[in-house]
Amino acid sequence: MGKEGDIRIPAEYEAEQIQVLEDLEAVRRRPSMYIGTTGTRGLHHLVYEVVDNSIDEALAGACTEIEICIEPGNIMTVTDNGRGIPVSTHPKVNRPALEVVMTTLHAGGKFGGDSYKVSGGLHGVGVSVVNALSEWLEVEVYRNEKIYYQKYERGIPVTELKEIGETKRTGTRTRFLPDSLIFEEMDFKIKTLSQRLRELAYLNAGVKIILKDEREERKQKEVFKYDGGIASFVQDLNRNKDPLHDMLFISQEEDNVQVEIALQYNATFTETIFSYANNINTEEGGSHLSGFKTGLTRTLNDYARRYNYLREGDENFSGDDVREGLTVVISVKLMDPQFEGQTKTKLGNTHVRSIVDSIMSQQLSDFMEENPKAAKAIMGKCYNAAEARKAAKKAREITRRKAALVHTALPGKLADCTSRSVDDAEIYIVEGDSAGGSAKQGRDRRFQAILPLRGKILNVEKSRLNKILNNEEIKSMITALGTGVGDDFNIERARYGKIIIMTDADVDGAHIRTLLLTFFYRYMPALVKKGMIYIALPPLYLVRKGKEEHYFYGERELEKGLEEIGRKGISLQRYKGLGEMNPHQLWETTMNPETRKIKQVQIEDAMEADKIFTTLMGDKVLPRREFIQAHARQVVNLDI
Ligand code: 0RA
Repeated sequence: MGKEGDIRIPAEYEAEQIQVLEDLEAVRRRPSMYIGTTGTRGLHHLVYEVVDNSIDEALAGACTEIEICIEPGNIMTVTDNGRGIPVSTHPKVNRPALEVVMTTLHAGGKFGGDSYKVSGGLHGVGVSVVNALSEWLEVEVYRNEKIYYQKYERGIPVTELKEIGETKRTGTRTRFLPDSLIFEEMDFKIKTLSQRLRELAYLNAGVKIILKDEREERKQKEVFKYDGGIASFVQDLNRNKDPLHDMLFISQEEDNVQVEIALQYNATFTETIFSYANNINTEEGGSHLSGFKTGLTRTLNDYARRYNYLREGDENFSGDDVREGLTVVISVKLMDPQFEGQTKTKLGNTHVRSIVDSIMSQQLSDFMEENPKAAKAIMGKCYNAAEARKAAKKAREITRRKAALVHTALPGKLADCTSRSVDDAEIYIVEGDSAGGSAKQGRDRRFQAILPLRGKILNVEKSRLNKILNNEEIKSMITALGTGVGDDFNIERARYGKIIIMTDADVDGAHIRTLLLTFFYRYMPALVKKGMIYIALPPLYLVRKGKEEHYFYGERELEKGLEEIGRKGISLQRYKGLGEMNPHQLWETTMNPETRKIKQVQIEDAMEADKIFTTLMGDKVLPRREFIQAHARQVVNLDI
């Protein structure tokens, strides 16, 4: 403020000047509001802010070269060969335009005439912020064959704008020293600058950007100039990645939105997409990116249908399918970009979406029609991606299915036992809900659990064994057993020491038993090997004489028994199913450990079941029913 006396302020424009000083103070008081951070990021941001103004000149077609030079002492110089910042007196405030640009927040665009400001950095705050946050800043303007000069300290002019020489060139040079009172970090990083400047060179085809480091011990120079623009960008990204076809480069303007897309598939499986809006890397994507993706997916699916790469019944390529091995750079330039999202790097302007979508679709389908070889390569890529996706999904489903079986809650229809001692606990897997009901009533609930399985559902003769993992009945059984299946099987997690299969003594029962045994043999073989699987042997006949009850398990046994009992005054009942026994009878004959008959399944029994099952599933050598009948007794030898 001490310098204020040096500056001639016309009384009528005092208000404007007060505003300038207030803005300046605001920027210095809360720098992060304007440049994000006061760390190394913020420091580099100063450079980008200045360079962006030169890029705008380039976009206006008035500048071809920008030089960025780090001088000893971390003094930054940015020089361009644009038109030079206007120096004529701004009529409203009666001060040189240059000074207004350098000291007024957001003044940059005011002098642009019909050219719109397109770059403008992440925060787009303008060069006055750089000025405010610099210990000192000097501008030289080459214009009207003259060299103009003005210096500022912490944003305040310390000299008048003056002519200091003559020149034939035009342009602007800005030299500044970031304020060490503001920045925690004062060292410019050549690598950081180089990355961003290279990117800017890609994004602005033909502009030559020179980066010089003139600091002691670090002298170096890099030049970035890409006549191919973002096509060069994609070419460089795809270097060593076996591109599959010639580059597709799109450049088109619609409704004042300039759209550029460079696209090329390569032999890898990764998706590489960089999107930009007004030269800002939109890391969070936004409307331009989603327009691109929609256009790409639709166009490639349309093409695939039209040329029979996809046939009726085939599902469409997914977005991921069509982006596998794709490298693309999308760059849009528009007036008044809206940046949203967590890091303000998501383009919000909604109309951009349909513009990019339609340009993309049109140009890509033209490209495909005109380059059948490229189209074929792209289709092949999409097709393979889709196939791989489907295979992976299947694999994931199997894993997930197995995992789900381990961790889900116990099935609702399981009547569990109270004992948690695996050695004592046993589970009856019972065919049919009605037998299940009797078993639940007849059991000793302290150590006997009952899981009824619906027989009909288990009659999956026609389905493959791996499909039965999807079967609800089988799933609840696996959950109840607690062990998991297949690769996930762990016997330590078994909840019961004995697993007892209890099915009717008829053909359907034999079939269900075969299926279960095959299942155990294939997916839980350890249970079989450890002798934990049993078959319950319910009686086939009940003979009553007076108060006596006699159970028989086979024809011959019955005949022998009847001889012993004598045939006078007896009643004979043949059980057609477990459901015909009342709970007490079921307990006595099949569940009471003292009186029941159960058979421990040997590994050979299970192998035999597997063989039978496989035969059943295979060619119809014999009618299925006949085959089952013939082999039912082999599965479990009922002759005892
Ligand atoms: C306002 C108007 C004109 C150019 C510029 C600003 C300008 C700003 C910067 C900042 C760094 N380099 C720059 N180059 C130009 C247009 C001037 C005209 O119409 O001649």
